[in-house]
Order: sequence, then structure tokens, then C-alpha cells
Amino acid sequence: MSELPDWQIEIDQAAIRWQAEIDDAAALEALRSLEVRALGKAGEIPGLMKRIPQIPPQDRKAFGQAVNALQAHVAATIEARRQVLVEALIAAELQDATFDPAAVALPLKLGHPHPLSTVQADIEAIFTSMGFHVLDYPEIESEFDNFEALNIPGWHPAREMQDTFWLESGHLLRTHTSAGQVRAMHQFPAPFRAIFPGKVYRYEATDASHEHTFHQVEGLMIDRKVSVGHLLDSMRTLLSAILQREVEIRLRPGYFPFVEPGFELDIRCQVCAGDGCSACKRRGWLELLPCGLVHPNVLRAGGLDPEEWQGWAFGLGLSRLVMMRYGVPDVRLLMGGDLRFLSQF
Ligand code: FA5
Repeated sequence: MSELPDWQIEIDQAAIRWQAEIDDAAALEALRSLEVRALGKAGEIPGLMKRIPQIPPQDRKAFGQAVNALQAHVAATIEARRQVLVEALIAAELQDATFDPAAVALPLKLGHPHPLSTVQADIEAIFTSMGFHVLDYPEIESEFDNFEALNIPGWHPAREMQDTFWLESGHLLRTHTSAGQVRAMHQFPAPFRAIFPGKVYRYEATDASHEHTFHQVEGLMIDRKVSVGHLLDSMRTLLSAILQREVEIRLRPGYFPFVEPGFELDIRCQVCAGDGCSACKRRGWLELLPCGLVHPNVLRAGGLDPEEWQGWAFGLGLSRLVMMRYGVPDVRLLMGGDLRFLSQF
């Protein structure tokens, strides 16, 4: 019987030693560190290959094959051991009295759209079906877009109608969505029609119908021939579609430097049915939807010739429309973040 070479004995012994260590590994972490010691880049078994120069030339091939076989055997044994340990772990967890795999999950509390978002989405659907773009303009605006382009120069008393949050940069937080009107005229070739919903800001005291941060939806239609009749008809269609009932409205002349003629459209208070409450300041009516025909100076600022183009515009008080749709008595509830209020929708 020919004697085994020393290197073969050494490899056989290494196989026995690793097998014993693997069998003894009682936890996954211990197995992992063993794996690194045996098979890692700087591990013992790959390190055996460095000994090839000391092996007699005629044995080198057999030595290489033996090391590879050892490596594959140890890797397979580790994997089998890992499987056993994982199964034991799962079995132990299932034994744990606090773990009940048949327990019924508690119902998840899902969020839902904010009422402002719901009504805004309804308005967008109505207007897109009539060929309007839905645009989004910045809340930080220039004095030009918010005031001057709208025929409200610095000296104009109408500036005081909308107390303004000024930024140190000289920009401002837009006081109304009308700030997008001239932007839109530059963005789209006439004729076009668009609405632009968004948040607006006013530096003013709050009460049941006034917030410092509230939502409006601007509407703008530019065409060769537009009429007050078409404007008012569109406003009526909008309100009955959103409120899903016939509502009493009234029209008054209204002054805004960027429209001529201008109108105030009021709605019969839906919180008190017109009897008078804090939402309508006991008047029974609420200012909701001012509108009018676009002033020639505004068309000019938008690069349009007023001899050729006309337009109508409206500035819907979205926050107040939400109040009217759901009978919310105080506008401050909308942005107050109180879940007791919001979860009712
Ligand atoms: C404007 O903001 C004009 N830009 C509207 C306009 C657009 C007129 C286009 C003509 C043509 P006014 O300041 O009235 O107008 O505000 C419009 C609507 O926003 C009001 O009718 C009201 O419904 C709502 N609103 C005004 N101030 C507040 C406030 N502090 N809190 C909540 N809603 C408000």
C-alpha cells in the first residue's frame, strides 16, 4: 500500500476539523464568522493554494484539485448547517406564546383626501372637460405679477385691499391667484383658457370667514369675442356642479383694477341657510366668486392687443366654497390640522 503524501493527510485532517466546527456552531452569527475564517478571502482554505511552490511538481495538480474539493465540501456543509439553524429559529418563534400566526390584523387607519383637495379635483375635472388647462404658478411672486401687471401700481389704493407679506428679497407671497394671469398670457398663444388653483397669503386678522393662508382658483379665458353672459353662465354651471344643488346667488358690481366691468358674486350662506351666522357675519350671504372682463391694460401687459383680444377672469374663494359645500362654520378649521375635524370627511 502506497503511503499518502503529507499534504493529503493535512487536507483530510482539515476536512474533519472544519466538519466538527460546523457541527458545533450553535448560532447563525457563529456560523458566519466560521465561514469567514474557513472560506473568506484571507481564510484558511483559499490560503492553502499559496503552498503550491512547496508541493512536488508531479503532485501539484492533485493538490489543487484536493483543495478545491475541500473548499466545495466545507461550503456545502456550512450551507446545510445554516438551513438547520434557520429552521430551528423559526420553530422557536412559533413556540413563543406571544406570537400568534393566526391573529387577525388590526384594521389600518388609512388617510383620505383633504376636503380642499376633493373640491379642487372636482373643479379641475369640470374645467378640463371644457378645454381649460390646469396651471400651477409660484407662491412667491414678483411685485410686478401680483400687482403692477394687474393695473395696480404702487400708489393705487387697491393695494391696501390685500395686505401683503413682503420678503426681504423684495418678492412677496402672492395675495391672489390673479398673479398668474399675465404669466399665462405669455405662456400660451391666444386664444386659450386656463384655471390656476393655489394657496394665497394675506397679512390680515383672521375670523370665521378670513384666513391668512387660504385657497383660490383663478379662471382665465382669452378669445376674440367673450361676453359677460358667457362668464356668468359658466360661473352658475360651476357652482351647481360643485354644490350639487341649486343655490341662490346674487350679482353686484365689484371693483377690481384688473377687470372692467367687475362683479361680486355672492352665495346664500349654506351654513345657516341665510338666517345669519358667524361664517357669513350674520349677513346671510358670503362673497365667493368675484369676476369680470379682463382690463385692456392687463391684456397689454400680457402682450395681447385689446383691439383684437378680450377675456374674462374669475377668482374663486376655494376655501369658502368648501365651507359652503360641507357646511363648515369656520374657515380656520380647514388648515388647522385638527384630525377630529378632518376625519369627518
Ligand atoms: C381677489 O383676490 C381677486 N383676485 C379676484 C378676481 C379675480 C376678481 C379675477 C376679478 C377677476 P378678493 O380679494 O375679493 O379678490 O378674493 C377673492 C375671493 O377669495 C373672495 O371672494 C373670497 O371668497 C376669498 N377670500 C378673500 N379673502 C379671504 C380670506 N382672508 N380668507 C378666505 N377666503 C378669502
